[in-house]
Amino acid sequence: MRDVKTLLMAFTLLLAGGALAQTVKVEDAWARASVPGQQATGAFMTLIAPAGARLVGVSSPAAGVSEIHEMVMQGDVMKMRAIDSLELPAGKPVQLKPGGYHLMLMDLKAPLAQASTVSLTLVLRDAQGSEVRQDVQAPVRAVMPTPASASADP
Ligand SMILES: [Cu+2]
Repeated sequence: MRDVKTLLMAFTLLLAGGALAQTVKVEDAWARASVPGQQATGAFMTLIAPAGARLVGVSSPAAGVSEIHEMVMQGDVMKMRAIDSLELPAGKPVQLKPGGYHLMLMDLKAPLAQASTVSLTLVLRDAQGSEVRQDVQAPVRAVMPTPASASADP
């Protein structure tokens, strides 16, 4: 009986620890498939930081260089450029999507094949200012996935 109690307590602590370690919730992560010869592609996701955080970097074993990018208008042309960090306000979902913020994977070591998975490590500064790393497994797709709410539609 006592062992069960101890086990339950350990399990509860483990769950609490796991929740604490999760600085951001990552939803709908995906990366765009690339073709042979293509040097760069993008990765996208929705980030929710319950206590607020700042995305300060990204890395991936699939890419020589990984950056956080934003899209800006330069005259009449939308261009992308690297930014040092991306603010994640407490509890507010921040979308990284085509045409907006995205993670840029450059100097690809091999084409990202459709239906494979790419590993990303997000570098975050949490609300206390500590640097934390969070791993994300992003499915590789050719196009943006349909939102879950619309997936029942033909
Ligand atoms: Cu980019």
